[in-house]
Amino acid sequence: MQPQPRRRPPTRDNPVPLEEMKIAIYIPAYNGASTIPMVLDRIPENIRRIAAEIFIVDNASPDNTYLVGLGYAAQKGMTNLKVYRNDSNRGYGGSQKFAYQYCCDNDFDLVIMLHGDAQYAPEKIPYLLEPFTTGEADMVFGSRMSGDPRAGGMPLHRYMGNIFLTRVENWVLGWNLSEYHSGYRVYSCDALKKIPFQKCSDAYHFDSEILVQFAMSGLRVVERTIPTYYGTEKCYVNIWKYGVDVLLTMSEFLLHKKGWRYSDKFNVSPVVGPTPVPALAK
Ligand SMILES: Nc1nc2c(ncn2[C@@H]2O[C@H](COP(=O)(O)OP(=O)(O)OP(=O)(O)O)[C@@H](O)[C@H]2O)c(=O)[nH]1
Ligand SMILES: [Mg+2]
Repeated sequence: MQPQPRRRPPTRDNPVPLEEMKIAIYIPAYNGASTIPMVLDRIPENIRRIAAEIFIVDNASPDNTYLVGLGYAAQKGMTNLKVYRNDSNRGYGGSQKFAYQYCCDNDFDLVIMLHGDAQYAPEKIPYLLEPFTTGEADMVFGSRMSGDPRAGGMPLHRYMGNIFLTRVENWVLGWNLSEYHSGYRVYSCDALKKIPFQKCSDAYHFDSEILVQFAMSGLRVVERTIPTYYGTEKCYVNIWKYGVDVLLTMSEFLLHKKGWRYSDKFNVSPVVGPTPVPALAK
């Protein structure tokens, strides 16, 4: 039986168990045929059971991502595992737009983004979900930088770049996150419905732009420490372009905020009062 959308808002005194929430696990995938089964295997049993839907979005991969996903669902008898395939590649941001719209349109409460290349630990899902049971987060951000990213193999230039971009982003947004660049995140669909995430980029800096929209809306971000893993997976990101895109996003936001240059994607009104500073990682 599929869980019903939750009716009462959770509070610290009156938490709502995960079983009463309609939870989606969204797995963005591009050429993920070799890693998807491992990612799925590692999702904790209780989470697999209570997730209303686990869905892979195959972004027009040239490999067998789609068939591997379908085969896994059939072999394990997982009726809650679905595989969607884009006819053409929509980019990493484009994949997220599809996924979050799908979750909002289908009354999910929470959507967990779990990368299909096995860089993020599925075992941490319960830990990332915790703040939602007490209504303390609109988004939970898995941070590698609040742990030991170098021990997990983060290359030095990425580590330094992450620190630099994070300083700029914290300065611009008035936040104190330990990083902005991990792709392990859980969003509340109520929060997603309040921001124009469809106007964000289709590229990698979608992840930064959506955080700016969260900041502008006054939505609450909670950090949780996650392990870092860099293995043999292929890296598709041009990190220099990514860095420039993030800096351009921050400049665009500053110009918009000062009223010097209007930017549609940052036309977001505060929904719950002044922007709260994110709760730092535990
Ligand atoms: N490269 C790429 N990845 C995509 C796309 N759509 C979905 N993905 C998935 O999105 C996730 C993140 O993409 P990655 O290219 O690994 O980017 P990243 O993890 O931010 O960067 P790295 O640290 O270099 O791995 C992976 O699981 C991809 O399979 C796409 O169009 N291009
Ligand atoms: Mg990756």
